[in-house]
Amino acid sequence: MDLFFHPFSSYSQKALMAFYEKNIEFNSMILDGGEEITQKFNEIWPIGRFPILMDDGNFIFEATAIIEYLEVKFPQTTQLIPQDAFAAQEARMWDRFFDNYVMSPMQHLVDTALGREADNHDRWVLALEKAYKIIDDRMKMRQWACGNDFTIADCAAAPSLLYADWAHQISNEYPNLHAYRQRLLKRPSYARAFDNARAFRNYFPLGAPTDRDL
Ligand SMILES: N[C@@H](CCC(=O)N[C@@H](CS)C(=O)NCC(=O)O)C(=O)O
Repeated sequence: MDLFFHPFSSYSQKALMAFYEKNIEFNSMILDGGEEITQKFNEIWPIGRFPILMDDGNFIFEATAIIEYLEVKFPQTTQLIPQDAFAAQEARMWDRFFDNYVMSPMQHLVDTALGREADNHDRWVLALEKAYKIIDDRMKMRQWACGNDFTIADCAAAPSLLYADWAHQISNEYPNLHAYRQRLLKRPSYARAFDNARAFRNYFPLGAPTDRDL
């Protein structure tokens, strides 16, 4: 399987976590400017967003869909989508929450800083604040996003909360959110994905923090 990704990319880290949780081997097609891999990637996916997966003629785009694909292809590995249909629905719903309401405002803040979009800084900060409060309330009683089992939702949560905090720091009013974020950063699958990204830390357009997540 060929995974096209960049180690510093949040959605790539999300997909990488699933490979690491499941202990599945893959070929790293790192999009670091190398012409051959970039050209191949552009031919496969003109949309230009990564990660994408190529597996024996199957083409899978979207980090969530890559995780879903691994679940189906390797049912004997650690499952990130619960067997129970309602529990699966909940995990998928919270996967969407972290992508849409944490990752997305964070990316808008980055794009604003890069001058790629009109300055709606306050709007995206407010969006993140709303999400932080919801997660803090939810994590009062939970170890992982959907309870005791680590799921696809936590794969979405880890990189989104890493970078959201860098873009708009999580206040100390949210102790449950802080504790959850720390659990995610220590989860071996995310620690490994984050380790791969360490060398690119200075890429963060808003400036990576110098006092945490080192
Ligand atoms: N919805 C996509 C989003 C992927 C995405 O936005 N990836 C970013 C990197 S984290 C990207 O490709 N950025 C390149 C660009 O915007 O040109 C997914 O879930 O995989």
